[in-house]
Amino acid sequence: MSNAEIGVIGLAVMGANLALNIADNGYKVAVFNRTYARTVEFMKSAGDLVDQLVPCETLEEFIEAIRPPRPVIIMVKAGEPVDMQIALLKPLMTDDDIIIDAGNANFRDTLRREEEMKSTKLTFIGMGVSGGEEGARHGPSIMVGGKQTAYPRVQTVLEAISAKYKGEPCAAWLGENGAGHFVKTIHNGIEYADMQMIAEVYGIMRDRLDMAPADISKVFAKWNEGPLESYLVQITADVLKAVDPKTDKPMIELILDAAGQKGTGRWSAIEALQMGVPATAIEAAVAARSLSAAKDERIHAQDILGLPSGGGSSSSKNDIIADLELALLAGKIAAYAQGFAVMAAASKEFDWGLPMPTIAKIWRAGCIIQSRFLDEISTAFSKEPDVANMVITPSFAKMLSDCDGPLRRIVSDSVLNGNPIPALASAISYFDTYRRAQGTASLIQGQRDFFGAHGFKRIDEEGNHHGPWS
Ligand code: NBP
Repeated sequence: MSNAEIGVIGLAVMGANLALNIADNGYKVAVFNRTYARTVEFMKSAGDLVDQLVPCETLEEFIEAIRPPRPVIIMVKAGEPVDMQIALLKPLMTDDDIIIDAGNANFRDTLRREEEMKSTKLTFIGMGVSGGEEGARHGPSIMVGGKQTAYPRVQTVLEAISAKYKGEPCAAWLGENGAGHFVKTIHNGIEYADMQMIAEVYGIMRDRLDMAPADISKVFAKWNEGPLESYLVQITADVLKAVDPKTDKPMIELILDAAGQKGTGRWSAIEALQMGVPATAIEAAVAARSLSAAKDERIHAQDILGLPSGGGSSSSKNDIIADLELALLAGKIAAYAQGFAVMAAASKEFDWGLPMPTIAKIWRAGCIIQSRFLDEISTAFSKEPDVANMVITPSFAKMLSDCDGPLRRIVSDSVLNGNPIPALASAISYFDTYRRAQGTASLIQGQRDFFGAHGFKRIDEEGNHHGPWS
């Protein structure tokens, strides 16, 4: 019996750093990894924290090492490995112990796992953790789902290890069962969109303005001092100025342009579609990643079609860069508005009562999409918690009005010049559609009735109607 206060299973990047973070905060942590060699390596890298850690070779030893009631964090590959790990843990754990799945679970798996756990007296928490390796080690943003009564049992340790925004912990219980993993999924959807739009803006400076990576890096660094200040813009500047030590060339020019994805962006888009909530920037970003991975197809397509010829523009380089800053800000508004709209719909459907201002608050530090902007979102939702869409709150309506012209010019200029901007282009369409009372879906309803006899509603009569089609 080692009297550890908490256990961590899975010592790859995230689990190892989370365990060190917990140990660093004064807790004694039992650690276990399926392959013991990884545990041995982990202990070698633990430095001064080694005395705070209890390495265990078997699950039995691991459970024995933790003082009951035991909180056990599982941080292994999402999906089947989590189910396998839970199946092995269950018979060893005793009443009141808590299993916390901290990986990037699909929230529907979390719903199922929580249901399955009801046949035992164990408590299950599904917890989203954002911030990557650095966050896990020094303070991530933590999104907790599960029984509200279970949260106080882990709150102290989770708040201790979480990032802090002006002293406030970026950790919170957000709702029952799958709420934490759902919010993490949407966080990742917003992240996909944010990253895609940054990549599009980079592409415009590179291909339209012929700027070198180091010069583009300076632009991003400058923007990071303004309203776009954020973790992602900051690391973009860093990535662009990096030089490959082997060749002395800019690193960015040596990286294959084929993006990977592990599923959370796609799940975001799927859930948005299932909720019937438009999240076009997120969807476009997921699609852009898939297209980027089809490298061979793109090479072939360029061979056949060539690049589009430019349509020209009278704007100067400085004017375009100034417009790009505001266009990127407008794009960012679309991404967050869509993410929050999807969460609002889910909150209603699952009866979570998701606290939007709190979500914005705990994303302000520690996580990948941390930014100055989130403070304004938090304020906007605090003032109007039930607003249908954050773009109609006074501060964002004003911001949008300032960004509208620049976004419009950048989108039209880019389309004319063949610069691919799927997310920025979808953002302007999203705004334009959202604010037009009389849209064009009447035609679609007519078409559906024409080919499928689905019927339509009229503006002047109740009931379902059909058109006079031949
Ligand atoms: P990985 O997702 O790469 O998973 C590796 C870990 O899973 C190892 O500890 C491995 O043990 C264990 N594992 C596997 Br694979 N199959 C297992 C099984 N059947 N039973 C028990 N353990 C098994 O690790 P990660 O990158 O640290 O991510 C962990 C979780 O955190 C994932 O859900 C990930 O999506 C999420 N996440 C990652 C990041 C990030 O930036 N990487 C950020 C936020 C969240 P082994 O050593 O025996 O193979």
